[in-house]
Amino acid sequence: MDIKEIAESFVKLQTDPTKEKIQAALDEGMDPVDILQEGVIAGLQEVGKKFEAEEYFLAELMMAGKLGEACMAIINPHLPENTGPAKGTVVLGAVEGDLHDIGYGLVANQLKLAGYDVHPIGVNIPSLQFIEKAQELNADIIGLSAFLVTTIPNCSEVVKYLVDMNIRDKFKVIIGGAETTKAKAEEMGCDGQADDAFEAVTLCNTLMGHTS
Ligand code: B12
Repeated sequence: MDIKEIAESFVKLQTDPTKEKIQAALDEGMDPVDILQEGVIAGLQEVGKKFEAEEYFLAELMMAGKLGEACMAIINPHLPENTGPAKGTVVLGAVEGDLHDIGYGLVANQLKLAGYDVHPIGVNIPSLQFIEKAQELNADIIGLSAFLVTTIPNCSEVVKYLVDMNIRDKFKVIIGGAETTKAKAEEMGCDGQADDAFEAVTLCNTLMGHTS
C-alpha cells in the first residue's frame, strides 16, 4: 500500500475507504508516524489548500475535521509511547474567539508521545483561563493556538496579563496556527512559535533544556 492513497481518499473526504486504508497500512506494518504525517496531515493540508482555492467550502472543512479525528483515533494506539518521567507540563488550547482545534489536537498528541504531561483545555479560551489553569497545574509551558487575524492578538494579551500579574517568568508561552510566524511571536513577547506538531516538540525540548 502506498501512503499517498490514504491522503488521496482523505482529500476526497471518503470516510470508510480512508479508515480502511489506514487500518490496512497498519496491518502491513507501516510506520504509524508516517501514516499520520504523509497520510492524514498531508490530506488535511491539501483540504486547506482547496478551501483557499474556493474548491471546497465550510461544509467540506468540517467534514475534514471530523475525518481527521476519526483517523487519529485509529492511529493513536499504535504510536510509540514515552514511559519515562514527564519532561514538563503543558497547558494547550485555542485562544478566545478561535475554534480551530485540529492542529492543536495534533500538537497535544505529539507532545504526549514525546513525554510531556499535556492538558488540552479546548477552544475559545479566555486569556485568564489559560493562566489560571497553568497556575493550578504548576505548568511549565502555555501553548496558544491562533489562526485568525482577529484572534492572534489574544496571544499578546496572555503575555500582558502574565507581566501584569508579575508571573511572566513562571511560564514559557508558545504559539502556533496557520497565520502565526516566529516574527509575530517575538513581537508579542512570546517564547517561541512552531509551524507543525513535530517542530512544537523540538521547541518545547529547547525551552525545557532537554536534548531530545
Ligand atoms: C479546517 C479549517 C477550519 C475548520 C476548523 C475545524 C476544526 N475543528 O479545527 C472550520 C470550518 C471550523 C473553520 C472555521 C473558520 N475558519 Co478556518 N480554516 C481551516 C483550515 C482550512 C485548515 C486548518 C487545519 O486544521 N489545518 C490542518 C492542521 C493539521 O494544520 P494546522 O491547523 O496548521 O496545525 C499545525 C500548526 O499550525 C501547528 N499548531 C497549531 N496550533 C498550535 C499551537 C501551538 C502552541 C504550537 C506550538 C503549534 C501549533 O501544529 C499543527 C499540527 O502540525 C485553515 C487553512 C490553513 N491554511 O490552515 C483555515 C483558516 C485558518 N480559516 C480561516 C477562516 C477565515 C475561518 C472562518 C472565519 C471562516 C468563516 N467565514 O466562518 C471560521 C472561523 C471560526 C473561528 N471562530 O475560529 C482562515 C483564516 C484567515 C485569517 N488570516 O484570519 C484560514 C487561514 C483559511 C483562509 N485562507 O481563508 N476553519
